[in-house]
Amino acid sequence: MSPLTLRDIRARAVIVPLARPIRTASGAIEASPLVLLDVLTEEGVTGRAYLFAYTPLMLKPLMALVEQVTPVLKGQPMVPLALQQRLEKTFRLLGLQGLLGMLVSSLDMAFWDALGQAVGQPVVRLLGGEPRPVRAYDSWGLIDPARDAAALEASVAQGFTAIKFKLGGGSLAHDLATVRAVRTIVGEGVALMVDYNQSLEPVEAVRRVRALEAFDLAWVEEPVAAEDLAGHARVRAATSLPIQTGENWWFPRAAEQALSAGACDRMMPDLMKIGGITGWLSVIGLARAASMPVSSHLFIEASAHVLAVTPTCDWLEFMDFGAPVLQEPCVPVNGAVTARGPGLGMAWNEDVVARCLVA
Ligand code: SMN
Ligand code: MG
Repeated sequence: MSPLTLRDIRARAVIVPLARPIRTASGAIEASPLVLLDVLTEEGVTGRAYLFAYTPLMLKPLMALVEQVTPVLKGQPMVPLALQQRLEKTFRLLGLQGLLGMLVSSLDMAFWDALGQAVGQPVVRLLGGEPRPVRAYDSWGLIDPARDAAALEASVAQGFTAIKFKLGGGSLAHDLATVRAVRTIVGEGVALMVDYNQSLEPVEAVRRVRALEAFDLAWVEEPVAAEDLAGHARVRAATSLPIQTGENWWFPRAAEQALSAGACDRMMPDLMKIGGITGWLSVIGLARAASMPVSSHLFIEASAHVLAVTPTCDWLEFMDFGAPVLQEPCVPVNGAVTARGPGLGMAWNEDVVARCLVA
């Protein structure tokens, strides 16, 4: 079958409500600013992906970026690796990071979606795998145990066997009290992960992580600045708790640098920063060689496809930014998510898109 030909890229900026605001030690996300990408082909297939902008302030710059980047890709065969290499070459002097890195990675997801749709198959099959249930953890922000107890109980009743929540919003004593309270609420059979969202300096991070050893945590995430690999390694050397990081790695080389620095015990690349599905495929080879468990970050729909072909598959993060704009949001079953097709299994809910459109 000859490859599809990229005809145009349509972008729409929306701000959609969140089921619950995401409060972190490094800031709060009250609503979900997304750029919806439609990659149009001469053959009539449309590849879809959504880009999470973190803040509404980045929506207009991202829309402008799509307009500038599209001519570089128009008329090209829909071959994800070749398209990404074309963009890498075009922007070699600038480098693929920040908004440009997010766009390149998101477009890659849309390219793979188009390829899967063209043959009526889920992307996971194009990657050599099969759709299968991938265990998921329910991902929370900063927690107020009194306010959130019922919702946490509901999360466990829904079938989640793991809960992640954020720490670092107050003192160490506050962190310890929160972990103790969450453990009481969810019971002993549920794995707990905590996420500091880069909010600590290494010395304080060592102090806090050592105190958290009193609890059986599955991991402590981004205790220090994402780019401080030596800092991550220093915290990791000082504690028995697994250190998790990766959501802010730009493309596969950043993963290699983190592994070489001994920065983590587990990794969680973000499909929107690691180079999309194409980037992910490079990283899971590194992870396999290092016997490093791999989890996802956001992007539930595409993550279910790539984790199903990840040899050291660990957890899928269930934090559903895309749900409001999808005709059929991802629904976890018995605490697991299974990839759907064709493609990545996404179609826009155009009524919601129209209501939430900002550009
Ligand atoms: C996170 C980061 C950015 C937006 C939402 C959530 C968090 C996570 O670091 O790991 O989910
Ligand atoms: Mg995180």
